[in-house]
Amino acid sequence: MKYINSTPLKDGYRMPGEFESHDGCWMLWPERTDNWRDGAKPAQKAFTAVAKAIARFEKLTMGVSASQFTHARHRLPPQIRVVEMSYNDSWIRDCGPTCVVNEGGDVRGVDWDFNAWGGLTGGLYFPWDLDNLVAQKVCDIEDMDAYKAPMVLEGGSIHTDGQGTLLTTEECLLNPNRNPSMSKKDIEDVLKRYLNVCKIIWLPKGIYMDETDGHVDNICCFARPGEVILSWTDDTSDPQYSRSLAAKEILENTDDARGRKLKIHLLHQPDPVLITRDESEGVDTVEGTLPRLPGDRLAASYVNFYIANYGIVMPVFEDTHDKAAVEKMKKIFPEREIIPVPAREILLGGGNIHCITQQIPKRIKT
Ligand code: KQY
Repeated sequence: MKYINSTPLKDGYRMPGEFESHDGCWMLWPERTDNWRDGAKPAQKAFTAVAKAIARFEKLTMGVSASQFTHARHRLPPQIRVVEMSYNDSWIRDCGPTCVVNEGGDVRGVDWDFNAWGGLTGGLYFPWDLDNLVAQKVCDIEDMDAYKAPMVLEGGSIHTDGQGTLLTTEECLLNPNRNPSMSKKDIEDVLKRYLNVCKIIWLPKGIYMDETDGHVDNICCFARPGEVILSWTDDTSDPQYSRSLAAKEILENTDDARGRKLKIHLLHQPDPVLITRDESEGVDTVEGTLPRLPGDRLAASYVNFYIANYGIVMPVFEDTHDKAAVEKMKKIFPEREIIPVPAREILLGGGNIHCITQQIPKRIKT
């Protein structure tokens, strides 16, 4: 791969919606014991279930460290490609490349700076130097050239409809722990040049207690152009209520890039998910890593799902709202098979299914 000294906007490349066709998907095997409890074994089981579900619909590649290679290869079925890679943790949505496509069916990567969700002011672990190389490594293996974008950004903090509209949150993108020297206008300018979007919809905040500073992929996403799914609660006393209401009001009063009014699907959240003492005690304490304390609320949301070719892999939590969430997703996506995967172990690490996956759009080979 090579870095291209231009921008996707100049070259006619755009970020497609996740619902467009994929060549495949990448994940990174969980391992670090200061984030994943009990030696990361329960998380590895959950990641394996996600990987197997996605592999039913598209090619799945798992990056694995040298020390875990044999174990992961043994756990994962043969149709999953396992490649050795070094990285700091498993959040490839955030440290992997954002892919852009052109009319001819070529795919390139956008490589953002990564600072572990806030660097030395609120970042979630130190160091993050290996994560910062993941986008480049994926582009090399996938044989994609790339653009180096001039700002800190995680893939989970943006969603597009592939038709010029981008969704994000002020809580995350305007947080001074990402790009302190950039104004809102500077940030919009980079998003427009590197993703080829022309309309940016700023939601104020993400999910309550989300350690990413409110990534949009946990609260709202596009089902298809003109339609969004918003994490919701009817409980007006829940701290999430005002956040979801503020997002809904913005979405109701904003047109997309093509001048459409958005159709909004509300997906009711699970009851609050709290870390148990046992779960907390299973995590190694390391200075510089966000501690996992008993009673802390996790940022649980059904919106953090992955859209695969003809399928949806969505998190469920053994919660009374699971059934209704799955039924609603079937209605929103009648053209796709909905696969619910128990995701508490992923949530305990600070994110969910969307955060641990990164799609590679379909490439038309010439
Ligand atoms: O995208 C995400 N939700 C990543 C969360 C990182 C958690 C690190 N403990």
